[in-house]
Parts: sequence; C-alpha cells; structure tokens
Amino acid sequence: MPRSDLRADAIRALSMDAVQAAGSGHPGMPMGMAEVAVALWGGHLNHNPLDPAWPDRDRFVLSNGHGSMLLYSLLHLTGYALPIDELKRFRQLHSKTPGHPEVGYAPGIETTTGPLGQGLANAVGMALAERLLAAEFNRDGLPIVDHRTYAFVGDGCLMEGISHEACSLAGTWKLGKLIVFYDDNGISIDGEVGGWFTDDTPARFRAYGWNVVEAVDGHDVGAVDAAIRRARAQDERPTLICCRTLIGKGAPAKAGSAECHGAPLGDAEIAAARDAMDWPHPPFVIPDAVYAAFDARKAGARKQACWETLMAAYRAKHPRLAAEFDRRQRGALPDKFAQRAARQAKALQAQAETMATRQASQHAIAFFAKALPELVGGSADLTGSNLTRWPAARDYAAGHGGNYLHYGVREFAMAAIINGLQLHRGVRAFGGTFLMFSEYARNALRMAALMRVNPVFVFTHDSIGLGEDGPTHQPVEQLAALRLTPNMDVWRPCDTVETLVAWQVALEHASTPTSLVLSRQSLPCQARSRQQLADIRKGGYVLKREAGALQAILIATGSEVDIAVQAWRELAALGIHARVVSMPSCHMFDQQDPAYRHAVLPFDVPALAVEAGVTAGWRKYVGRRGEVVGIDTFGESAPAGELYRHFGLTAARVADSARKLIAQASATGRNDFSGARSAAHRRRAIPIHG
Ligand SMILES: Cc1ncc(C[n+]2csc(CCOP(=O)(O)OP(=O)(O)O)c2C)c(N)n1
Ligand SMILES: [Mg+2]
Repeated sequence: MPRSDLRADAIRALSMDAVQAAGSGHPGMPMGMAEVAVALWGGHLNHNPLDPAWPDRDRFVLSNGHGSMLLYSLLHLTGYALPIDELKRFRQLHSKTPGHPEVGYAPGIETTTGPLGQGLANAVGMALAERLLAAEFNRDGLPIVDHRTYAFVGDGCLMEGISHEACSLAGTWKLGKLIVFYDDNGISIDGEVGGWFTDDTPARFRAYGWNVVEAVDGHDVGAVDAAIRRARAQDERPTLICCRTLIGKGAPAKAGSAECHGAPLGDAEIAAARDAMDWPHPPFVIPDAVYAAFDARKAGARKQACWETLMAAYRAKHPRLAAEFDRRQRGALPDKFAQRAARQAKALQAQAETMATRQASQHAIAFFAKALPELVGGSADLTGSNLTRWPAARDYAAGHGGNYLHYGVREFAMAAIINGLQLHRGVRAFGGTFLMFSEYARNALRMAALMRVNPVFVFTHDSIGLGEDGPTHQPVEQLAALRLTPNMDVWRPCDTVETLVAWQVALEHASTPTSLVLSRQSLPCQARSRQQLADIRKGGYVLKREAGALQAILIATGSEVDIAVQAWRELAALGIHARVVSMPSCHMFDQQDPAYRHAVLPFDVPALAVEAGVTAGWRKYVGRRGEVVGIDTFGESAPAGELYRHFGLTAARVADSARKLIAQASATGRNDFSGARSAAHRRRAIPIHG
C-alpha cells in the first residue's frame, strides 16, 4: 500500500477511535477528507509546528469544523504540541480538543469554527490581510509577507448564505492566494443533498470570478496534489478545488451515508473498518514510520529560518518598517497612545461641540488613524451614513492594498471577514452598518467575543432617533442583545468626548471586541470636570451631582443622557436632589471595583434608567423597585422629535417618574431598593474560558 494511504488511514483511525472514546463526534468528514488533507499538509502547507505564531506561515481553516478530529490528527501527527493524550480526551472538559476547533486551545488552530460558512469568511479575511500587509510591507526582493490561505469547506458551508457574501467579495478582491477545498460528498445531516442542494457549484464560483478545479478525485492524493499545483500556478483569482469524496470512507457499512456524519461508528463497524483498511494497530497507536512521514518540524523550521534570513535583510535595509511590522505582530499600541488620546479628549471637552456621535466617531477615527497605520476600516454600503471613512483613507484595490473596504451590502460576511483580519494579525479592523443590521452579523459578533479578538464594530442610527425610516430601521432590543454577549464591550456614548474615549478603550482592548453604538442625530456636549473626564473610561460615572442628600439616581446612555440632565435640572428646581450617571459602557462599569460602583450607584437610593430601547437589561442596576423609561414595543415612522414625545422619552416624563419613585421609596422604606441592586453589584466581570 503506498505511504500516502497509510497517512490517510492514520487520520481515519485516530478520528474514528477518538469519536468512539468520546461517545460523540463526527467521524465521517475526517475519514472522507483524509487524502485531501494528506495532499495539502504533506506537500504544500508552509508551517512550522514548533512555532505556530510564525507570521509568514500559511493559514489553514477547517470551515466544516465538525470534522475537528481531522485537524487534531494533523496537528498531532505533524508535530505540534498536541500529545496523543489530548486526542484521547477529545471533547472532554479542559482538554485541548473541544468538540469544534477553538482558537487558543490546541496550537495551530487559526480560528474557531463550527457555525458553518463562517470559517470560510474568516479565511477570506485572512487572505485579505495577507494582501494588505504584502502591499504595505514588501519591498523589492524582500517579500516578507508571502503566504497562502487554505480552507476546507463542506456542503453546509456552501449552502450558508455567508459563503455567497464572502466568496463574491474574494472574487472581486482577486484574493489569488486563497485556495478552498470543497468536500463534495453529496451528504449532509438530513441525507443525500439532492433534495436541498442542487446548485451548480463550479459555475457559481466561476461567476464570482474564481478559478475552479472541477471533479477532482478526493481520494487520490496525486490528483489533489495536481489540483493544488494548478491553483498555485496563478495568483490572479481565488481557487475552489471540488473534491469528490465518500463520507466516512473506510467504514465498510456506513461510508457514503449520513449515518457516519455525526455519531460514533460503533465497535463492530470500527473493527470492520480496521480490517478493511488493514490497520492492525490498537486505538491511538500510530506506527513510527507514519509519524516520521507526517513530521513537519524539520522542514517547517527550515522554512521559517529562510524567512528569518529574509527578515534580517529587511531589518537591515528598512529598519523603521521592520520595527513597525514587529509592533503590529505584537498587537502593541504605539508609544504615547494614551497620553495623546487624553489630550484630544481634553481638547474636545473644551470645544464642547454639538454633533451626532456617528460624526464624532468619524473625527475619532481620523484622529487615531494618524497614529495607527494598521487601522483598516469599512462599511457594508453605508459609508456616508456610518461615517466610517476618514480623509486619509485609501480604498482597497487588488494589487495595491489600501485601508478602506467597501463590503457592499454584506453585513455577516463583513463581520466574519473582520474577524479573519484580526486573527491573521498585523491589521486592526473595524466596519460599520446600522445598529439594526447588527442582527445580520450577529453570530460573527458572538464569535469575535468567543475567540477573544478585538475588532471594532461601528453601529450607527442607534434608536428611534433615526426618525422617519420607521420600525424596520429603529433598533429596540439590539443594544440589550449585544450587551448580553459575554466579552462584548458595548459603548453608547453621549457626546464627542465620550465617543473619543469609547474609541480609545476599544483600541486598547487586547482580547475583547467592541460595539460602538452611535446616534444619527446631533447631541450636545456635556460639561465635565477633569475627574469626570478621567472617569469616562470606567464605563459609568456621575455626570451631574446632587446638591444635597441624595434622593434619586438617573442613569442614562447616549442620546438619553441629555434628557436625564434636563430632568435633573427640573428636579433641582423643585428642590429634589438627584444625580445623573452616564453609563456609556455597562461592560466596563461592571469591571470596576465594588467601592467605585457603590460610590456611583449607592445601593439604597431609588434609581431610574432611561434609554431608547428595551427596559429589561437595566433591572440589574435599578432593582425590582426602580424604574426604567424605555421602549418595549417596536418603533414608529415619524420625525425623531415627535417619536421621542410619543414614546415618553422626555425630561418631563423622567422627572415625573423620579418624583413618583422617591415618593414610593419614602412610603415603603428605602432598604427595599438594596436587595436586587446589591446582587448586581456583587457580580464581577463575566469570566470566559481560554
Ligand atoms: C450555521 C450552522 N447550522 C447548522 C449546523 C449544524 N450542522 C453541523 S454539520 C451540518 C451538516 C453539514 O453538512 P456538510 O457540510 O455536508 O458536512 P458532512 O456531513 O459532509 O461532513 C449541520 C447542519 C452548524 N454547525 N452550523
Ligand atoms: Mg457533505
């Protein structure tokens, strides 16, 4: 039997045995794509198992992430620090081999996959990052950025709409170093795909402007190798290699059927597979010769050493660029970043301009872009509305690089491509759409938070304040939904100053994505002391202080902060001592120490929150006996001012509610307020794994 078959059979054995040991998992795809994997990993993939972070390595994305055992097998066999014991502990708590590949667990995992189609979009982002960095850094004869991005996809990935969005862009962007392998096995969970997936996939991808290699025998290592060579022979167009495969190949009774997609094969079928493959070795035992054939450590170290030599020449000739390249790889901010930002915040405070926070955001981008050449912006066809483009931005053009992307009307792909840009490293990506359409991007936002990457999502037109476009465009529950996502920092600033600080904190985050939620309409600048200015970054702070013994707290965000301030004035005129807490980021506020949180929101004082969105999320700050002025229905189409009155988001209503609250509190005793709120205060930042 030729050696390549042995390697493929080793993958098959590890995969079926690990799934069997776990009692769950997906043996079909790894067994079906084993030869495709051998052709790529054995002959083409440039990587160094001893340094998974080598900047110029090829990227490999397993978009059909349910086949995780394929990737774990490859990492183990080629020499990554993933011992056999970790494969034995497949899918177990705290193993490096969770059910789907997750970034930060096993070395060599480039992105977290499982939600089908998104890995493919991440791969498009990685391939784009390579092009951007190559255009920026490569110099004559010194191509320090020169690698490919490879992705495996299944029927599921190609059925998902995001594959259309992302692959359409990859074609337009001419990402010629992106090579995708389609596991064309004709099977998905419900059975043979003829009833639900009959696209002419090669024609579809040709229509996107891709190079398509059709009808490759996915079980012939030589044929796949030849297809990869054809793909690599050009770098004008991304390539799709369509591999005909048999799901679960090697399992005599179950191969070719959906039965082996996502369940252990069972002892009898595994024994039969061992016989059929002539694989006599016990579970998790791999012959030394197979290990030797897979081992990529020596070759990988050699390739990396070549690159280091190139890099040394580059350092000598272009020391400043080399230092910049290194800084970007580290993900470090430039020197004096925080000091410059603080000066700018002070200047904006002094200017006290009235403007929409989306416009303030555009100014912030222009300000930060001067110090951060790694910023790569974009919008899903709403550039003029999101105000994501800054004066010095350069539109991306194939072959010339750039730092601004027109994603077209493709919110989901935009967010997943942004994740891919971040995962690649070297750029700092952000992209915009209306807050309403964050929903189209939603799972990619969640994946950013789960993967602990740090892009910035710019969501403008953040409430009924957008006015006449009506309820289809007026977000109500979106802010609360974003805040519910663990490790997602959501900022809803109230003026130019908070917007700048929001951008600063977003850029300072190393492992947290940020959603910036911005107004379409103009908002006045609030007055602040030096201390208040410094406290913005804590996420919540006292903006207007009580003149006597505190009777009520008004908590507000964004466009409702000024409404709260006006209500505070009305109350003050009546001799009522209230305070206004501006709470642009609950995420940051919740991470402050208890003493600070208690000083801002004392437990035993009646509290009212006002925000143009659903009320539920504010209960954790105001308690059961507190009050929330918000919107628990859909919006309406009308001029913004009229809508604010219609929905009761007015200073008069807030002041009135506060008065009632104070009256209730004195009737029932203040301590009633403490229970629910102190629980919220005790809650620490939500721990996340990894
Ligand atoms: C967005 C999303 N929807 C549904 C699923 C559940 N799911 C996992 S695999 C799969 C079928 C995928 O079919 P295919 O890609 O052809 O995989 P194969 O059975 O060939 O390995 C489904 C529906 C998922 N993981 N992600
Ligand atoms: Mg399939």
